[in-house]
Amino acid sequence: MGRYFEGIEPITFAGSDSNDPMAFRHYDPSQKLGDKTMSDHLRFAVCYWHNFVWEGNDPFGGQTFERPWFPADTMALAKQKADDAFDMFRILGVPYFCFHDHDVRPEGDTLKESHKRLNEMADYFAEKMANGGPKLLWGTANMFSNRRYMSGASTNPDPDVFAYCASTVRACMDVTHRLEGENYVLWGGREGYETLLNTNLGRELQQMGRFLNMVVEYKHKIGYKGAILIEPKPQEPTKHQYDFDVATVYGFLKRFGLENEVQVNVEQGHAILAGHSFEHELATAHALGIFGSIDMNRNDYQSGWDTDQFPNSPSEAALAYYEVLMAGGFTTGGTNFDAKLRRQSLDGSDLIAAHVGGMDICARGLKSAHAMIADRALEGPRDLRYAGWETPAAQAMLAEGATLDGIADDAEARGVNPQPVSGQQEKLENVVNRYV
Ligand code: XLS
Ligand code: NI
Ligand code: NI
Repeated sequence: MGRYFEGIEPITFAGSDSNDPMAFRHYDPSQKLGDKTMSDHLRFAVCYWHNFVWEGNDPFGGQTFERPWFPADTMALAKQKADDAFDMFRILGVPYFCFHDHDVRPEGDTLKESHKRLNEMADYFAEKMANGGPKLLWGTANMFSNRRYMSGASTNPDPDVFAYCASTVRACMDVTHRLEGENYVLWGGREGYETLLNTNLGRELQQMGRFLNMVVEYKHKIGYKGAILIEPKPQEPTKHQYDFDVATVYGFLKRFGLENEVQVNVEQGHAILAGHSFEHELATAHALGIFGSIDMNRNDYQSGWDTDQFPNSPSEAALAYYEVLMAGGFTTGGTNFDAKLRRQSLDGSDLIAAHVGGMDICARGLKSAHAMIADRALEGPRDLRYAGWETPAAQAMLAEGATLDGIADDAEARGVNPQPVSGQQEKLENVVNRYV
């Protein structure tokens, strides 16, 4: 048993009148919205890296946090870290967690030694998971921190790095499979470039496409039933990342024949870095049929960095979950808090309070979104806006066999003279604000 969170009781639902910062005001796990409980809608996960690995450093300063398991460079400390992590999962009552290989075990001197340690930690997790611990939402490989990846992972100019990545991903997929992880994520932090002056962009994209195809082949070979997810991000750490945004990833998947095999894990902060809103990225993923899961956080809107703050805006959360629900809700995916404290928030209780607030804002957003959909508050006006397209004549224009010529002749014969109608944006914004 860990000790770090000693004295902090499991968080419970206290209702919206409560002013207890360590209680849920909106997240009532067993409350039903439609045919699913809030817990089943949201499928919360806590990430290992920001909470138990990150030491509070920024580009101008080092460690600010003091945690008893730091620097976790021995297996004993890695296990102490796991004890405390699972204490936090229990206190929060989250059904899932997520990790990279690098988060949970100190790296060995050889690939084999690293994998052996990863598997030892997986055994340690398996026992805790079997004893009432959370399930694994997704596993992933950290192929961006070590200096060997500075010029790329699968896109590296050195084929030995490509081979190293194959071994790393195989080990991480095996562990994810063994722990019954519901997804396997690839975030290509170093799959991009710093300067085109030294980069063969076409070659690197080919390498990345081959790698992803092999990942999918391996998934089928071992009978892994979870989803393979790509997490788009436009930049940071590299100046330009190949998985720029959802639309770019879709084009990449189409090119390599993987659009039915791979989905996306969409992160709010990454959407913003790409110049989009979170809901834009979610709606795009839905429209293209590749919606998988979300990394929930927010950015600082002034700094232009991926600040990975905890979400705290009711309207942003409402619009995000609106798109999640419109996409049919989560299947294998869920809401992973890829979010970290500010570096002055030193205490263990800060970690708990941050998640309590984040979970609550998501629950509040989900409730708003669910109500908007139930009332058809946006769908009603939206249907009216497109109603013209429901007529047989309009449908015929889109049907197989229709031609530009035929439509043009008909338009001229009918003397079509379209009359603009109001888009009603402000009225719709007012509607949304009634629900948040
Ligand atoms: C970094 C990414 C990373 C992925 C997992 O910006 O969000 O944390 O989610 O590798
Ligand atoms: Ni991120
Ligand atoms: Ni992320």
